[in-house]
Amino acid sequence: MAQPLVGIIMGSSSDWETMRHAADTLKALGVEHEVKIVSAHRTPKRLYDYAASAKERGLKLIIAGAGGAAHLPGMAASMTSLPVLGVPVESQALKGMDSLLSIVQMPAGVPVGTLAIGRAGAVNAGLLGASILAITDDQLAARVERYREEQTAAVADSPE
Ligand code: RP5
Repeated sequence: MAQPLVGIIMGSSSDWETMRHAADTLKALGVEHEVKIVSAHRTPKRLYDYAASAKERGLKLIIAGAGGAAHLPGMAASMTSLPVLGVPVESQALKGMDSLLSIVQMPAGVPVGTLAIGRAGAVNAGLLGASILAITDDQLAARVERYREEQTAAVADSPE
């Protein structure tokens, strides 16, 4: 198996319905990735081990999705210098506003690139991650360009 470049992590298996869209997007663009459940609250040691070893294992970027009191992206970012993209998963109680604010309001010094709540954020995390990696990968850059062109070509002139 090829070396994964992107690590997709999420706080719970219940996040997969959202985070699978990040994985699908990376797959469509031919970006090798791995997918793990890593909870900031329920498996803190797993989070430490994952984030602390991510760079030496060859990952270039982490996409972290979580809902509610969503500490996962920020805690991961605190333990690695890799870029971390955060996806707020839509929670039942507060429709993801809790997740969004938990992820986006990082203190200065530890950035998390925060995307939209839910599926749009997961898709865009995959696209943004691919664009970041494409800076040093011309073949991937061409695939990202083609994805955009196909998306543009798929937009109808009229709704009927
Ligand atoms: C967070 O709590 C997870 O990221 C998930 O979005 C939320 C609820 O988790 P479950 O109770 O569904 O496992 O840690």
